[in-house]
Amino acid sequence: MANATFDIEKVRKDFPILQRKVNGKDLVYFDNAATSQTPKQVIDSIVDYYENYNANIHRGVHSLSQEATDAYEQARIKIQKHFNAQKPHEIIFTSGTTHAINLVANSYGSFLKPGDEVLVSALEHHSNIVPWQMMCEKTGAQMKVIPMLNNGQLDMNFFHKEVSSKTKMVFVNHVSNALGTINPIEEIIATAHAHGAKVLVDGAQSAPHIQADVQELDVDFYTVSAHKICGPTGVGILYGKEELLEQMPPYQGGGEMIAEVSFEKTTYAGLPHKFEAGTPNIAGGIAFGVALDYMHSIGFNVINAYENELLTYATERIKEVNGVIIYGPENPKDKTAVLSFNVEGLHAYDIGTILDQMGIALRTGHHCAQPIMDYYQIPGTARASFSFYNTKKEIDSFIEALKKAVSMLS
Ligand code: C6P
Repeated sequence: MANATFDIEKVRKDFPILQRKVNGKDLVYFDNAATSQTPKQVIDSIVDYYENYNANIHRGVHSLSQEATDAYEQARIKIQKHFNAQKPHEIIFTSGTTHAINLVANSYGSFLKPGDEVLVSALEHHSNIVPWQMMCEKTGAQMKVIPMLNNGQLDMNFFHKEVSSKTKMVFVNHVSNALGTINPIEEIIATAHAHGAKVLVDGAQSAPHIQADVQELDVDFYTVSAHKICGPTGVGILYGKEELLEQMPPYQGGGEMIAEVSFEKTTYAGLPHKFEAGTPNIAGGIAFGVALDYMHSIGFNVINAYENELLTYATERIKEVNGVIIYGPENPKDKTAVLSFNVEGLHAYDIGTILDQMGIALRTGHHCAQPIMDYYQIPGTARASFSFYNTKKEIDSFIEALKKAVSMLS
C-alpha cells in the first residue's frame, strides 16, 4: 500500500490553505492541475528571501546581492539535478510553461521555412498550439495535427505515417491537462529523431507526478511551471539541449542577456543569461528549488502510487452518479490523477458552481484545450484533479456533493 510509507495527516499539515473553509464548508481542493497548493516550507522560503536577502542578482558586489545570486543559482542546480540535465545552463528560468514555449517558438522556430512541416498533437494546451501557429504564419511552415482517438490517446499510426524528412519539429505534452493521458513521448522522440526532427515536450502536467529524466528521454526541449508542482506562480523553466540553445538567437532583449552593448552592435551573454533578459522572479526561482526538495522528501514514486490509488477510487465511485460520462483513458494506469467528466443533460459550469457552494473546487470548461472539446463535440467538462495531499474522504465528500448537485439540477 502506497500510504503505508506516507503519513497523509502530517503532509496535510504542511499546507496551511487546507485548513480553510469555503462557503462555510471544509475546503476540498480538486483543482490541482490548474495550480497546486503551496507547502509552508515553500511559503517560508519566500518570506525568508524578502525578510533577509532581497536584492537583485548577478549585478551587485554587495553581500545581499551575492547571497541572492547564490541561492538563485543553487535553485537552478537543484532543478538541473531533478530533471537530470547535463549542465546547469541548460535550465533557463522563465515565467512558466507558456513563456518557455513562446521562447522556443520565437527563437528555434525562426529557423523554419516554407516547405517545412511541424507536427502538433491534438491533445495540446493552447500554449503549445498558438505560439507555433503564429510562427508557421510568419515562416510559411505547415502545421499538421496528430489526431486523438476516442479513448483520449493519440493516433500513433497517423504519427508514424506522417512524420518524414520534411518534419522539423514535433510538439506534444507529456500529460494532457484536460484528460490526464500520459503520452508515449519516448516513442515520439525516438521516431522524430530518426527523421531529423526536434521535439518539444510540454511537461506542465507531468512534472507534479512523474520525474522526467531529460537525458534518458533524449528530449530536445522540456517545459515546466513551478505553480503546478507546489511552487509559486510566475516562475518555471525551459530545459533545452546545450547545442540547440547555443544555436538559437535570443528571444527578448534587455539587461542581463548581453555581453557588450553599443549603438553600433550588441553582443550577447552566454547560456543561460542569453535567454534571461531583465530581473527575474528571484524569490520564485529559489522557492521552486524548495518545492522540489519538498516533493523529494515525500518521493515521486510514493506520490505517484498514492495519487493513482485516489484516481482509481474516484473513478469507481463516480460511476454511482447517474448519467456520468468520463473522458480520457479508461485505465487509471494510463493517466495521471485527472478525472474529466460530464453528467448527461447538465452543463459542467452549473456542476462546478454548485460544488463550489459545498466547498469543493473543480475546474470546468474547455481547460484551454478546445480541440479536445471539439473532438468530443462538447463545450467543456468538469475536471477533478487530485494531488498527494488529497484523501479518499475528500473524494467521498465530492461524490456525495455531486449526487446532490445532479438531483438539484435535473
Ligand atoms: N494548465 C489547467 O488548468 P502556465 O499557465 O504557463 O503555467 O501553463 C500553461 C500550460 C501549458 N501546458 C499544459 C499542459 C498546461 O496544463 C498548462 C496550464 C492549467 O489545465 C491552466 S490553463
